[in-house]
Amino acid sequence: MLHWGSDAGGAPAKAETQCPFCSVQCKMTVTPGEKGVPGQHRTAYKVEGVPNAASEGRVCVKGMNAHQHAVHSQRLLHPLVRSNGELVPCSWEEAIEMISRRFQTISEQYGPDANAVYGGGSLTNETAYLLGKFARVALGTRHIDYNGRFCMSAAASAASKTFGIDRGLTFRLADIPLARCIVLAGTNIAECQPTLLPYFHQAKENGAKIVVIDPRKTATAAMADIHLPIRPGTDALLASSMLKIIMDEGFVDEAFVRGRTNGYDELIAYMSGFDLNRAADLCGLEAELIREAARCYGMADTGMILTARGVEQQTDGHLAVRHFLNLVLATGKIGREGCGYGAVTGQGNGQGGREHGQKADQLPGYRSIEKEEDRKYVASVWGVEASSLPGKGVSAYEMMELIHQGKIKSLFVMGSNPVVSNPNAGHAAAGLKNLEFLVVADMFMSETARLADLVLPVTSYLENEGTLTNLEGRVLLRTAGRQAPGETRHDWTILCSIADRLGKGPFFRFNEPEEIFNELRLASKGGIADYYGITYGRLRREEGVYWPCPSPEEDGVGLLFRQSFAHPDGKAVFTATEGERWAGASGDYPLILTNGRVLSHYLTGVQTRRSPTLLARELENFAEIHPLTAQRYRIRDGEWVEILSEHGSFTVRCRMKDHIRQDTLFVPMHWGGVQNVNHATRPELDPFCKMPGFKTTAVRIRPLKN
Ligand SMILES: Nc1nc2c(c(=O)[nH]1)N[C@H]1C(S)=C(S)[C@@H](COP(=O)(O)OP(=O)(O)OC[C@H]3O[C@@H](n4cnc5c(=O)[nH]c(N)nc54)[C@H](O)[C@@H]3O)O[C@H]1N2
Ligand SMILES: Nc1nc2c(c(=O)[nH]1)N[C@H]1C(S)=C(S)[C@@H](COP(=O)(O)OP(=O)(O)OC[C@H]3O[C@@H](n4cnc5c(=O)[nH]c(N)nc54)[C@H](O)[C@@H]3O)O[C@H]1N2
Ligand code: SF4
Ligand SMILES: [Mo]
Repeated sequence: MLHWGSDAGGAPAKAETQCPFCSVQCKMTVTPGEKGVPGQHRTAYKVEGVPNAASEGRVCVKGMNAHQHAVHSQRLLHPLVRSNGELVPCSWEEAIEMISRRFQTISEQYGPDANAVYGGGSLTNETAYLLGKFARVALGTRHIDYNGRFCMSAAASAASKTFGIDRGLTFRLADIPLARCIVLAGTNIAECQPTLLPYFHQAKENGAKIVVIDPRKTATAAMADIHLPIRPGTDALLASSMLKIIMDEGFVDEAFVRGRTNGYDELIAYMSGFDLNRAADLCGLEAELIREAARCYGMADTGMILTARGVEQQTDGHLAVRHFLNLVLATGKIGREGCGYGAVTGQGNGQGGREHGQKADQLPGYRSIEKEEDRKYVASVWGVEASSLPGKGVSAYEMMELIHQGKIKSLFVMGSNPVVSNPNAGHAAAGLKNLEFLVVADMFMSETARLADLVLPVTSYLENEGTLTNLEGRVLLRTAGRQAPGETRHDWTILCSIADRLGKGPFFRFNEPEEIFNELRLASKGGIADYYGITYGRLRREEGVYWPCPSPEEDGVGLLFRQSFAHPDGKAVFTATEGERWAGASGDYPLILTNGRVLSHYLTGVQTRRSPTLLARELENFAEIHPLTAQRYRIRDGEWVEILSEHGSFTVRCRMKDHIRQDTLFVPMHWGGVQNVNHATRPELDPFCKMPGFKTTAVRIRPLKN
């Protein structure tokens, strides 16, 4: 079968695409070479970066090798159904019939909310939008949420409360070189968004100072002028410490504060008794170093603060971000060139995936499922009664709880691997095993798919057209160059087929992603994330379009908040609320386990572990440990260790690194099975946004005897 489109001469054509991994969404072409070259067993692929406004033609090692998973022999090519305990091939007809029958039976027996949907931030805008509509209109369930809950929820909720709008970067990437001080808090851009690094290097060349806040001296910290090796879980205190210094030393922009914000008087009262030395002590930092960082940001004419999961994946993540936003507002460093706040979005469509209805409380365009006018508007676009739309559901991890309680009986997973990525992962796996019906739509037999009753094979980034919204809110069109292999189907066609079988076909008649996008445009019209002015035609002609973009005649808005914020009175809001800090590590569990990413792997590794070039760079998981800590526990470099928390344990090799704090261990999240760090992570959630406290778990470590 021909898997690749061909040019006029019959040779395999270049596929124009975008990297399937992180939020930069680098544009590239992938060209298969001639088959059958003597001495060459495989087709050689040529990958080239394509210049565009965000990635400027750069591609990192993951992007260069992404096609290796798409053409991998382990791609699922047929639907699989569980029969006598084994997953065996079945036809699409059988699969669709079975899904609709089981969903219907469960709904009749236990009510529609017993069916649940779990989406992901890798899905295109079209699929994410349709998945939200599918849950509410085809299944009639309130239970839909997605993996972005573990990713963007703290920053998204903080930005919504502070500014009235949640867009990853409040500025354009091109503004970064104009900043004179850049604070990077809990973000490892060098490994996680590597093609953005030149923007920061350019800023440095222009005279910017860079402050990095991270318990490790990461590759990102290597470019810092000031590195604050913070004790994990104390970022809110650090941000308040910096604010205290900024207030005391007169760096507050009084005119901005009075003219454009609310809540400053409460903040002054909150800060009045603040003890800087005590805070520095709790953060594990020298007060003088904090002062240096605060002055650097406070004194600079322009400046930016960026946060990512180090600050956000905490049980006080929402408030930790808001305390950093206090700094932004107090110094008036937003709404002008070289200034702003950025939540460094993670997944390829981490931004668009959180705007159009995959979230438990959300309708398209960032509308609220709890607001009557929003329900009415979206219902009118969908051609249903507003009263037929279900209410708000629960967050991703809380769905796992409802599964354990037997309240959710079936789960439809599209674009996630929750068995590996949930905190307290053993609990998630046990729950999924107890479901009456689990369906997983994936390209591969992921750890979650292995537990499924039905597995649906989907197309990859090379084969599935659609739009994705990058971290700066720029909507980009990804075209498809390769034909769908085997019997794989696009996510969105699968949703339409199931809806049709459930008798909801008229609401799901789409022949092309563009038709779905046009409905999304309308459904988002007038909402916070307004896509109405963005068309496929424009996306083909322009290098992406920023939202909000209310009309096809207008440019999207790159730099937000020039005149006003998005709250009704146009003002931004300070917070004066103290978060509940994590209790810390002590007693039987004396070390802090934190976790995150390495350059060559992506999330739960289902894709990158199937890329030989990427796998060769990191074959197995590991724990970074300070040599003095290793000595204390009689652990040698490269030795196998077990790391245990109250919740569970995992086994990895140790890697001695003196770039990490002595009280902290760092373990990547890219491996499942016995090497899965999430066997140990704790399940507690942030009360505001339901983000789990991934980045801080109290553990102990012991060498495994050979
Ligand atoms: N190579 C690669 N790139 C990726 C991904 C990937 O899997 N691999 N995933 C994508 C996705 S979905 C996401 S969400 C982003 C994540 O991007 P990041 O958030 O930048 O990545 P992490 O490694 O999870 O965490 C960043 C840093 O936080 C530090 N940290 C840990 N605890 C704390 C703390 O308490 N305070 C502070 N200040 N820092 C702390 C860690 O040491 C780490 O260096 O990356 C995206 N890009
Ligand atoms: N300990 C710890 N745990 C974490 C984190 C952490 O920092 N530390 N980070 C959290 C974060 S930020 C995130 S984003 C989550 C992510 O965790 P997951 O949601 O588990 O994300 P992935 O590993 O990307 O899983 C995506 C699955 O969907 C499949 N897939 C990819 N593209 C598509 C598509 O277009 N359609 C369909 N149907 N399937 C597709 C892939 O093959 C893969 O099996 O993990 C979270 N878990
Ligand atoms: S992983 Fe991110 S930075 Fe690397 S090529 Fe892909 S989109 Fe670009
Ligand atoms: Mo993420």
